[in-house]
Amino acid sequence: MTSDCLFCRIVAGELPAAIVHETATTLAFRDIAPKAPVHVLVVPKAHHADVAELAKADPALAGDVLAAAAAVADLEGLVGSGFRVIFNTGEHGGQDVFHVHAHVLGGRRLGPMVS
Ligand code: IU
Repeated sequence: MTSDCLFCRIVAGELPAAIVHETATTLAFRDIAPKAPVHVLVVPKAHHADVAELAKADPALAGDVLAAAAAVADLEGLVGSGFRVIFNTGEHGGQDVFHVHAHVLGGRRLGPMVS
């Protein structure tokens, strides 16, 4: 937990979020500015800056995040129609919040991936 990290504060219950799924090691909540009918963020409860750092430091936890993303897609009814899981990483990747998070997006046909 770092006190200046937005997602650490959501995990700690200090800031509100619409939680859709929780495990011992992960939390999933709705994105505050959804880019698709379903837009959920999945974070590890432990603080890691981005997916590269997470995968190196704790590969099992990275697997937990992916498993939780798949569980969210199932819960949200996206498995049949399809969905997208994105880790924006670093400046060129468009990452704004430096607590690693998977975006789970779906509910409509999504457009081109890169812009
Ligand atoms: P990014 O991959 O770091 O750019 O994604 C950050 C996401 O966090 C982005 O989609 C925001 O809408 C979202 N978000 C949020 O859900 N709640 C917040 O209080 C803030 C950002 I600030």
